[in-house]
Amino acid sequence: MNTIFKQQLKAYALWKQHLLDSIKNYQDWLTRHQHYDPVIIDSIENMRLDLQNNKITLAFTAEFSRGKTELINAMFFGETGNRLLPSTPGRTTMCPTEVFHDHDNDSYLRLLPIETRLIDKPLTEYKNSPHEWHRIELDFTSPKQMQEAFKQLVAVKHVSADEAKKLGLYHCLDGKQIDDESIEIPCWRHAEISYPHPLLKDGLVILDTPGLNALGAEPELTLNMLPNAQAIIFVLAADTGVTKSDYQLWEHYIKKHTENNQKGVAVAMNKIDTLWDDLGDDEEVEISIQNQLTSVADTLGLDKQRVFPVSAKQGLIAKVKSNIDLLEKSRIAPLEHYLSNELLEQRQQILLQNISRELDYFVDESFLIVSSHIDHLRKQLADLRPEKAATLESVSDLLGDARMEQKQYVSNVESFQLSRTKFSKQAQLLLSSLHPNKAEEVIKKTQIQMTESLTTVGMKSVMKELFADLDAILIEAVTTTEQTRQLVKGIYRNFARHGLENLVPILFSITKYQIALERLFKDAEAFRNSPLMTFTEQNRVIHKLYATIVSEATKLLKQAYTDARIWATIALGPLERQIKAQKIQLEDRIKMLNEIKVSSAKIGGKIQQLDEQLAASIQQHEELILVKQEILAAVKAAKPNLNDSSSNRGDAETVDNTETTKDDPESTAINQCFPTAESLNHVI
Ligand SMILES: Nc1nc2c(ncn2[C@@H]2O[C@H](COP(=O)(O)OP(=O)(O)OP(=O)(O)O)[C@@H](O)[C@H]2O)c(=O)[nH]1
Ligand SMILES: [Mg+2]
Repeated sequence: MNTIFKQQLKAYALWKQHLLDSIKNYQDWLTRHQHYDPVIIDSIENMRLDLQNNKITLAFTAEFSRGKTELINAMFFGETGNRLLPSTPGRTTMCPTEVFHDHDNDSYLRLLPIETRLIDKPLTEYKNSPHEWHRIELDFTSPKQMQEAFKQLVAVKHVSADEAKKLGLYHCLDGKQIDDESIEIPCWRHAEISYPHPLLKDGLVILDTPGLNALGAEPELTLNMLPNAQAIIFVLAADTGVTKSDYQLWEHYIKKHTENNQKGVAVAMNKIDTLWDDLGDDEEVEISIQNQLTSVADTLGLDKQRVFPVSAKQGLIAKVKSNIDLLEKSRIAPLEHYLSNELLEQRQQILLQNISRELDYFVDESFLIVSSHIDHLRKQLADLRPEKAATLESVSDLLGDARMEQKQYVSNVESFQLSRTKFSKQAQLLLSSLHPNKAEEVIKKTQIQMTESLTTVGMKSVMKELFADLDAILIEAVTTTEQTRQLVKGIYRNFARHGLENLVPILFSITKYQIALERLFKDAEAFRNSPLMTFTEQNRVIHKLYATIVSEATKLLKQAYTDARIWATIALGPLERQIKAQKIQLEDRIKMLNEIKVSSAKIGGKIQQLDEQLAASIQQHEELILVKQEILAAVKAAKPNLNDSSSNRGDAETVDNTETTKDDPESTAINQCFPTAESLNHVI
C-alpha cells in the first residue's frame, strides 16, 4: 500500500536529486572551463555533500503506552507484514531509539549501555565511538530475525536503589518506596537502527522515545534531539484523554516547539478504535471522536487542525492485511498528509534558503568573471579594427592608454593590499573575541562551582552565571563584528568607484548565535524547573543537564568562531579574483599591442585568435545561462509556497537579515540577493 508520506518523500528525494544534479552541472562547468578557485570549488562540493546527506527527523514523544511505537510501525513499517518494533501493553520502549539508514554500514542495531550515564560525555561524542556500543547485525530480508533483535529495545535489569540513584534513574519510580534490590532500569541508554527501508534511504530519521519520564531523565533528548527534529508527534490515547502526566509533558517539553511555527508539531489522538462501538452507529462514534478532539485541542491550547484522531493498531493491521476500508477507518492518512506537507516543506525551505542563495552567489560571480572576459576580448578586437591599428602611431596611443590603465591597476592593487592588511587586523580582533579559549575559561570556572552545588537551586545560579558569561563573549563580539562589517562595506564601496562596481560583500552577523544561546538556556531552565526534576535523587540528572548545556553551548560558540574564520577568508575573495582577472587582461592587452607594434603583419592572426577566444567565452556564457536555468528550475520545482519569501518562519537566518535591515538599507539589498556568511559555512 503506497502511502501519501511515501509518495511525498519520494517526490522530495527526486527534488533533492534535481537540485544535486544542477549543482553537479555547475561543478562540471567550473572544471570544463578551468575556473579552479579552491574556495569556490570546496564550498560547492561541501554544499553538494550536505544536501546529499541531509536528513529529516520525525520525533515521537508521549507518556508510556500511548501507542508511539505502534504508530511508527503503522506509518512506516506496515508493509513488512509485521509489528517490527516491540509494542506491548504497559511500559515497552526503554531507551530513545533512532531509526535511519546508514549508507556506509547498511543494517544493524547498536545499543549504548546505560552505565554510560555515569560519564559526563555527550551522546554526540558516543556516536563517533563505535566500540562503546553493543552491535547486532540485522538481516533485513528476515523480519523475524529483526523482531528478535529488537527485543533489546525493551530490555531491563534490576539494580539496587543506590545504583539507580547514581544513574539518575531512581526518580522514574515516582517516589515509591521499593525494595533495594528490585529497581528496574533499562539495559540501554540509546539505540540506533540502520535499516535499508526506502523512506529511510530517502533521508528520513525516526526518533522513538520511551514514555515514563525519559524526557526528564535525559537532558540531551530535551535540549538536543527534540529541538533538532523537523517535526514532533505528541501521542495521546483517546480512551484516557489528556491525563495530568500527559499535560505535564506537553507543557514542559513540547508546547514551546509550537511557538513561532518553529517546527511541525502534531498531536495524534490514538486508539480511536476504543471509541468504536459495535452496537452504536457511525454517527455516534463520530460525535464522540469530535468531542474528544475538541477537548484535547482546548486542553493543549492547540488548533484543532493539528490534532489527528487515529488508530495505530488498526492502521497497522490494515496495512499488514491490505484492508483499504480498515485503513481509511484508522485515519492514518490525514496525519501522514499533514506531516509530509509540514515536514518536507519546512526542510525544503531551509535548504532553499541556504543552498540556493549560496549557489546564486557563486554562479553570479562566475557570470561576472565570464562577462568581464568577454568585454575584455571585445575591447582588444576593437583595438585591432583597421581604423585604429592601421598606423604605428595609433598602436602607440593604444599602448599609452593601456599603460595608464595599468597604473590605475597598480594603484588598485596597492590599495587592495592596504585594505587587506587592515581587514586582517580587524578580522583577528573579531576572531580573538570569539576564540574557543574564552568559552573554555568560562566553563572551567563554572565547572568548579558545579561540583560544589548539587541541588537544582544551586544549579540555577551556576546556569545563570554561565549564560551571562557566555553571552558576554557574544556581546563583545557584536561590536567587533559591526566594525569589521563597516570596514568590508567601505572597501567594496571604494573599489566600486574604481571599476569594480558589480561586486557585493558577504556579511557576517552574531545575532543567530545569540538567539540560539538564549534559546538553549531558556530550554535548560524549563527543564530544571519541570516538576519531573523535583522527584527524589537528582544529582546525576543535574550533572547531565549541566554537561549537556556545556556541550551544546560550546558547539554553538565554536560554530560562531568557525563561521567568522571562514568569513575572514572569503570576505574579500570576489574583489581579489576580479583584481587578478584585471591583471591578466591588462598584461594580455599590452603584450598584444607590443607584438603588433613590432609587426603589423600579425594583426590578421591576432584577430582570428581573439575571435576564437571570444566565441569560446560566449559559449561559456551560454552554458552558464543553462546551468543557472537548471538551478532555477530545481528551485521552482519545490512546492509553490516555498518560493514565497513571505512564508518565512522566522529562523535565525531570517532574523540576521532583519537585523541588517534595521541598520542599513544598503546591506538589506545585499542580503536579499546574497547569502550571509553563516550560510557559507562550508568554505575552507
Ligand atoms: N486499542 C488500541 N491499542 C493500541 C493502539 N495503539 C497502540 N495500542 C496498544 O497500546 C499498547 C502500548 O503501545 P506502544 O506502542 O507500546 O506504546 P508506547 O507509547 O510506545 O509506550 P512506551 O514504549 O512504553 O513509551 C500496546 O499494547 C498497543 O498494542 C490503538 O490504536 N488502539
Ligand atoms: Mg514504545
